[in-house]
Amino acid sequence: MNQAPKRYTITAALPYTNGPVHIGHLAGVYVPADIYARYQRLQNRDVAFVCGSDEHGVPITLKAKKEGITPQEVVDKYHAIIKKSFEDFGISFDNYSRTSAKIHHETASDFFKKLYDEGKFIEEVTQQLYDEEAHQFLADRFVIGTCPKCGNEESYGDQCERCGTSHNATDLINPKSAITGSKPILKETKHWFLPLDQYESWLKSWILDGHKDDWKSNVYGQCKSWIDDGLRPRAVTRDLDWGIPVPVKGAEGKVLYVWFDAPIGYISATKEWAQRVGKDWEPYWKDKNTKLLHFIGKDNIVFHCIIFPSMLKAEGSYILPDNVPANEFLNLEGNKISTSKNWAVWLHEYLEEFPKQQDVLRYVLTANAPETKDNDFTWSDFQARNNNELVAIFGNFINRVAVLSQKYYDGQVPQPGPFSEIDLKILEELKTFPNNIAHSIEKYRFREAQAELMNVARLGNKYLADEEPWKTIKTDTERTQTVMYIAAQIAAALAILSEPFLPHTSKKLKELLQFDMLKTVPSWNSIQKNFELLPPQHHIGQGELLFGKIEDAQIQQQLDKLEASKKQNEAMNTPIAHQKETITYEDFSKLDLRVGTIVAAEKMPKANKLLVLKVDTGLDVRTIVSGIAESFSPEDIIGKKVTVLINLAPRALRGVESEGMILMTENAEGKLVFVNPDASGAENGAVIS
Ligand code: B3M
Ligand code: ZN
Repeated sequence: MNQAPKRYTITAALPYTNGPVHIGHLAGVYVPADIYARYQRLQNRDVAFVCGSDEHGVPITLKAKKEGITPQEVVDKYHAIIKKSFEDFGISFDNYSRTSAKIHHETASDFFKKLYDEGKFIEEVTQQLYDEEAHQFLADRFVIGTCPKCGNEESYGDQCERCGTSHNATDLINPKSAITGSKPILKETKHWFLPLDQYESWLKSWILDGHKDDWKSNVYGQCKSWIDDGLRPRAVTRDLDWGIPVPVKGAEGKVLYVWFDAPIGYISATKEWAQRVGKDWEPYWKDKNTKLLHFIGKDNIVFHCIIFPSMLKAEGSYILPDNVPANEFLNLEGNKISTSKNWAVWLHEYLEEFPKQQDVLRYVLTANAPETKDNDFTWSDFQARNNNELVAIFGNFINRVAVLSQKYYDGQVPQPGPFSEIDLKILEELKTFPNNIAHSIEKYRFREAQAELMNVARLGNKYLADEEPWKTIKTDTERTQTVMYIAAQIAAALAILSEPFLPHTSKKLKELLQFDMLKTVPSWNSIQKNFELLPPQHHIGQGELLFGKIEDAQIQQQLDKLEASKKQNEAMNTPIAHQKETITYEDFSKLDLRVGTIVAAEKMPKANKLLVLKVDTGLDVRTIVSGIAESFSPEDIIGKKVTVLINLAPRALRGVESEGMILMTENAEGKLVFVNPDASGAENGAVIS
């Protein structure tokens, strides 16, 4: 009897639609979720893998304000970019939806309405922060202030990025509006709260007792600390004009809190998909035999483990997540990835610079995945893993199989002779891989799973190196046939087992091995049952190389790009002085500015900062005392062209009369530099106007 396939609803965090996606997103959430979903499909499980753009919330309104466009324009622009990046990298969502979709507005409204009608919310008038200049209530990312828990002065109203605590905006010490910078006042407003305190004892037994052993320790630990700290009612509505209107009377001008509507986006995305493919969405969310899994980054743990499950529990008809495999963060070259600082590798830019090399990035991000702690992405590691692992191990093995099969047998899988002990051992070992890899994937240990996949290629390389078919071809043709037959089976196993990790490579490899010409197409599980995946006489094609070497120059280009971001940030961090009071043209024309040359320079005795200069102004050579001794030594500046104000009233400094002023500024590193007319080619005495 055929057992019904097990059902999986796999969700990946909905990215905020206020910018493109970068390697941190891919490593933390989307690649692991995709490996998992692809693997479950290969096990013939019934999978709904859903995601979508998170288009509400403050970050989007802030971005719109900054760019001078509407929030809708912001989300339309980034939704398209993000969606394309996911497609390009082979993230195999069954549906990538968006929270501005009608179906989502309806689903989220209905969800709220049901809880409201059943009295699951507390309705309360409270004092909230209000920006009098912007005429707007401030919540979440509209407020910045000091975190009451860890003292971080840049905490957001809803969450502190340093210690991870989630709080209410009114908890912040010294709150400041992110819109105008002004100090907010407190003003009364009505909101609806989900009384999380009422779910505390249920959460305790569900998570703390029920998932101690199967949830990752980082996830379990965070949940425990929140529950131990005591849960409080949490507002699920906001005074904002961007979002899903609160669907009850007396709530005009209010919308659902983005973290109330966004996770419901998983449900709407499933509905939208089911409608499209003619399925019933409900079993994916309501059948007890369905496994619900949320792939997220660590900053989203509280929302997926505490708040959303409490919402689902309150609603009553939904299943709860079976696991929430959250990852830690990925850093880039030792620093935190930051959108605002442009310290990131953007997926759409990567593809322009490394065309068709999606799998290389997927591979490196999985090899280095921040599964148990924060991890670092470096370009040199990227290069090394490509050149020393993908090219030298995986690619090399496949290339040898393809080239030798062509050369010796016109691309045919040869008829094997009797198997030696070594052959039998190799074939036995080959059979163990599907299970080992599966076991690691089921445990959300994707690095380990991928490392095991590479061991298949290593096994193949070692087998060829030991058996040396290129030597036996001259002495023992039957032995060569056996070795090449076995090598072909290892290559076929690689084509199947690599699919969750390296989907583009797997596809190319299946084309090379001409899987579509096989009577029975081998599967993950058939490797364990029968080692003959490719029968004798089956034809292997002539493929291109699977991976290409990455050169130093390409890596240097990426490092230069990051260096440029760093420079720009430094420049931006230097506070720009405010514009001074307006002057008339007459005021300006009183300044007599000239090009001059420093012809002599010496230190002012007993003064650290002063140099005594002789400057050729074109009219005369005069003495100017300048406070630049800490930035320049006299010998460095003799002969330098400078800009001089020559009609400044003379002034005695330490007894030396100074007859003018040299114009200076600071560079990005805060070093003094001359306002330098050198490049202009102007002669001494030229008037600057
Ligand atoms: N939009 C937050 C984030 O990108 C977010 C996740 C929503 S999942 C329902 O960190
Ligand atoms: Zn904090």
